[in-house]
Amino acid sequence: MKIAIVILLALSAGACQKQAAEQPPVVSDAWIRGAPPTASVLAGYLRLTAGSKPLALTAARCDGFGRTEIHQTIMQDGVAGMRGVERLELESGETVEFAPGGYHLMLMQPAAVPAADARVACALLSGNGGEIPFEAVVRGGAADDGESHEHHH
Ligand SMILES: [Cu+2]
Repeated sequence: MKIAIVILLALSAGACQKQAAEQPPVVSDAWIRGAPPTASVLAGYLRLTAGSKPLALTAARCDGFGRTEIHQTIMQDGVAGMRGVERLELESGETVEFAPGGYHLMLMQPAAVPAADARVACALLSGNGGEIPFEAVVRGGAADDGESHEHHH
């Protein structure tokens, strides 16, 4: 009888998925700040909107980088520093901006620093094994706009 029950459950789960047209999370306007070829760390920015379910980001990865972390720039005693974000939670439909001075992706250990206009395949990973793939375009060159990406953990 166990087999029959399993089949029944599978059928009803399938029916549920059809009824509620699930809205996936969406990443838009993803970009990476261009850096000199010798750079060891690059910063990435994007806009993330959660879908019809709440979302908990726990990690990120980008092709061509040994390690990608989610960071947040914080002011402490008047000094800008940054910390790693282990879990970033969004309500369903909520939008979070990854922008200079706030959340950002820290792309580390580049195999080769990508040139301007290059596209880098990345993904945000959620706690339940979900994956949100996106492409980030490299913008600008080595020009220093005053924001340092050195680590002050
Ligand atoms: Cu950082």
